[in-house]
Amino acid sequence: MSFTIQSAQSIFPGTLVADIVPTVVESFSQLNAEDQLALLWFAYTEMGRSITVAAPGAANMILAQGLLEQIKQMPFEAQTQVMYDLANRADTPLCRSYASFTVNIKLGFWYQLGEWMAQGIVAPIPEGYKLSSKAADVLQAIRNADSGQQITILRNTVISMGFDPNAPGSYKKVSEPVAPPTAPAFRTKVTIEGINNATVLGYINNMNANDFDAAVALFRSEGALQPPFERPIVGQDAIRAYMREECQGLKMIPERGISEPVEDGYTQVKVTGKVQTPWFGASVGMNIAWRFLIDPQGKIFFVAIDLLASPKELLNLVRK
Ligand code: 45D
Repeated sequence: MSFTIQSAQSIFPGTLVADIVPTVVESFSQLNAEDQLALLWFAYTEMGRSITVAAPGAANMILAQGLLEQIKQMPFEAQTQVMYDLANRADTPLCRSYASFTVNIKLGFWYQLGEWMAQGIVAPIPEGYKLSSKAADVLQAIRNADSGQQITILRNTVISMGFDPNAPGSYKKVSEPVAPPTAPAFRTKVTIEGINNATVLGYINNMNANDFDAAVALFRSEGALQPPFERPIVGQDAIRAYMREECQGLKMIPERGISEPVEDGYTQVKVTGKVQTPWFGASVGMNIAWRFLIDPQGKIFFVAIDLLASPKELLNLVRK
């Protein structure tokens, strides 16, 4: 038998992922807009006591500036309506613009609104706002998650807001500028306990250097990358577009792994470790696994990135 993208998805089936993320995001989406905004506000401010979010780079913010200025000029009531519209995915020009932003610009947009809400420039959540009991349950579930899971929940609720007339994942996006790769002299090289596979090491080192062309060149032309809780992104061009949008400034800190030959000259490799996002830097280390399937030519046929259920999973390197 030969591998397909679909069969590759189930390598290392014993990997326990953080199911809490899609579960909480789903219950969140069933709340009304008022509860959604208040809940995010409470979650975000509570999290802010233990972890700090970094201000987005100015270059990124320029792309959201038009909408932000427009909102800033509005009376409180209209500002609140805009936020409800975003949460309700209403078909308005503003919600369409928002949906055309990349993930980081959406996050930067809310970062700014959050700052303005705290300063009283944008309509705050009414003092003493009482969450419905369903919303209170969702907030409690978020409190019970680890910090890497919490920021993933926040991110995933924010990116689904607004109104997108196009199919999701169509890459006609307003995108941020791409920083040049790190110069050779300043690159770091990881070591991974149990792994000396050149493709895997090259993948991590190139990603850490923001060298997406070199990272993509390690994939087979019809290879695939599957982000946490998403479908595989197939083909080198789609993977490159995705990386330019979502992988700038990530710091990957793999720790250990296991590698073994499988059918037809393929090799499966599982690596566990941490990844840091530039939004939270070293204050949040997300526990993740990379599950690679390498073809007989040493190219990446498939890699899945999983957000792990618990730190204990970092040690789960069993094959079956
Ligand atoms: O509605 O190897 C208010 C891949 C209230 C690639 C608010 C990867 C009202 C390949 C508070 C104002 C990328 C898959 C809202 C590896 C309201 C690869 C604001 C993995 C919305 C390793 C809320 C990378 C705000 C990973 C401001 C796993 C929320 C990266 C801000 C993960 C939330 C990155 C922010 C994550 C969340 C970043 C800034 C999870 C950022 C999350």
